[in-house]
Amino acid sequence: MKIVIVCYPTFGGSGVVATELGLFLSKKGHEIHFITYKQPVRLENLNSKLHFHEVNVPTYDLFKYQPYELALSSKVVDIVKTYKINLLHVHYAIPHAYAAYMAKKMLEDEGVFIPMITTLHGTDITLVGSHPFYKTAVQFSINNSEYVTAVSQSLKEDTERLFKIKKEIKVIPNFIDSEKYSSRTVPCDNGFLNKENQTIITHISNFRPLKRVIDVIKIFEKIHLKFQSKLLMVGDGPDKEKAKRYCRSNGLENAVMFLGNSNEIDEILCFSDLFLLPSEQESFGLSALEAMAHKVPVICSDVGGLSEVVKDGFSGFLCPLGDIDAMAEKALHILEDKGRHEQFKQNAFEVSKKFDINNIIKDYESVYEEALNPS
Ligand code: GMT
Repeated sequence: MKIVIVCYPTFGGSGVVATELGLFLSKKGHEIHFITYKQPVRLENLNSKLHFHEVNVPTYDLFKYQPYELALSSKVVDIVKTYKINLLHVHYAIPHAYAAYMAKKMLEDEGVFIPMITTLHGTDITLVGSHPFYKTAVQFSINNSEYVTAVSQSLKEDTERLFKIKKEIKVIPNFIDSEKYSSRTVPCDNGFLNKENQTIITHISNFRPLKRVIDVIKIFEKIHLKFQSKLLMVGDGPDKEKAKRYCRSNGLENAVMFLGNSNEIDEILCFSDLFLLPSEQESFGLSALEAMAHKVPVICSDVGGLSEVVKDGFSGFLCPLGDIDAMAEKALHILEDKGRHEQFKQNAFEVSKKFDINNIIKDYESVYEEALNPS
């Protein structure tokens, strides 16, 4: 199949999922065309099965806001015609589903009919999409997609609660490539941390308010009282400065390291002992899944789809939102006993295998088949 994937190219989960999906599909022989405003971070080695088309939006003084959707729709039309694409798969409803719908209509005008699949990721529904300023257009583009998928049952339910949805939403969870994790032969490089006597706690996010990064540090503070430990804060975003200030005012500058956005997530998770994700909302929690795939148990809040990913009391713990004491207590419970920690690590890895891409890809491929051959 020849498939256009529209996504965000940045470090966010939806872009990572879209990129990994496209990479895997291309290895299976499909021809994949990514359309976005920058080459996606995990997309390397373009080849005849893997293409990237950049959307350019020239600036013009009259515009307060540059019309990205317009440029994206035009680009989709051009690419579909040039490469004889079979279907459109858009990740994150805003504005991708709307732009793809416009492209579809323009193509119909020229006698080209192309099905469109929209994958909902989370904040495109819960935080941004349901805002009254966007809701009408988001609902319209979801209802006018041939197929709609959501990354968790929880997100499907949120979508059905927040919008009037006429389409069936199919749940296709996010995934990891288990082989990548089990075939690792090189030992984890912890050189720069002198890990020998340190417990490494890790958090990865875009530091938006809903990630509650101050909770992350407060949980760590309690762990730090009992263990010689370091907290690695990976990522960048609006609450980073606030988090740094908190560390300075509480004497944690040497214990908390801010690593910024990183392409070395695998290396960092490889030597981590525990992962913290106390988010206010999380439709799935891809970073938690990636941590588990690296045998890192997860302490997270019991919100959204996290309970579909982290098995409470087995691969980590789900705690009430904002309950820093409970999260620290569960973290200490895992770390205090070496045998127990090892068991949680193994369990985390076992749970992650359920999300192996080889199991999940079939669901996407069958949606593609149905979209191309509707009954
Ligand atoms: O977490 C974010 O704010 C980024 C956002 C994104 O679209 O990149 O993440 C959402 O999609 C991810 C991939 O499907 C999910 O793993 C995240 O849980 C989801 N974030 C939220 O629901 C807050």
